[in-house]
Amino acid sequence: MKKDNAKIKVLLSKLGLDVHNRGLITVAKMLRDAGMEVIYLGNALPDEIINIAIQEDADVIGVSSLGGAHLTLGKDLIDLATEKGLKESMAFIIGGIFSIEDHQKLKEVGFDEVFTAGATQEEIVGAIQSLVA
Ligand code: B12
Repeated sequence: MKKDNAKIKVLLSKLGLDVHNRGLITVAKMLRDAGMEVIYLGNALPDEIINIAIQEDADVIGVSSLGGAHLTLGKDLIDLATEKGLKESMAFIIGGIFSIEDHQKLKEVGFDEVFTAGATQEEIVGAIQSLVA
């Protein structure tokens, strides 16, 4: 059954040591404005993100990566989620500045949705609603 926005819990984190924070702060505000519950971790590594998502029983993990580590740390995150059996119960989304090739690779790695510069509130909120439905 589809959850209403107020019940959707999204864990947001920057991947690794990435310093870019404007995009993720913008996304956090978009999701809060849409009524979702947002947990903002700041910087974290894949194992920390996965452990906290389990503790918090998150519906969605959203990570941001603009510093160039999206393929390596992104794959580590999805591999760990798969290992822990979370891929069926949580949705995984990633945003940042990616080439078209990397956009495709991130989908192949296992991210459910990939967002890049200019992604709107409608696109992000709509995608999360569909994934959680
Ligand atoms: C500002 C900036 C910086 C600032 C960051 C300040 C800060 N506190 O954020 C400073 C000067 C510190 C910086 C440093 C670096 N930067 Co810089 N930076 C930028 C710049 C100019 C703008 C980024 C920005 O704030 N955009 C505004 C926000 C609102 O947009 P956004 O982040 O794209 O977010 C949107 C979407 O991407 C998406 N999104 C993003 N994250 C997420 C997460 C989720 C869950 C979802 C759903 C959506 C989502 O939704 C957002 C809203 O639409 C970009 C160039 C550009 N035009 O994008 C380069 C850029 C991102 N930087 C770049 C680089 C290489 C670096 C450095 C590595 C440079 C260096 N050699 O030191 C370092 C990073 C070091 C590190 N450890 O991370 C590259 C990245 C290339 C890549 N991806 O491979 C870029 C693209 C510049 C370039 N053309 O080469 N940077």
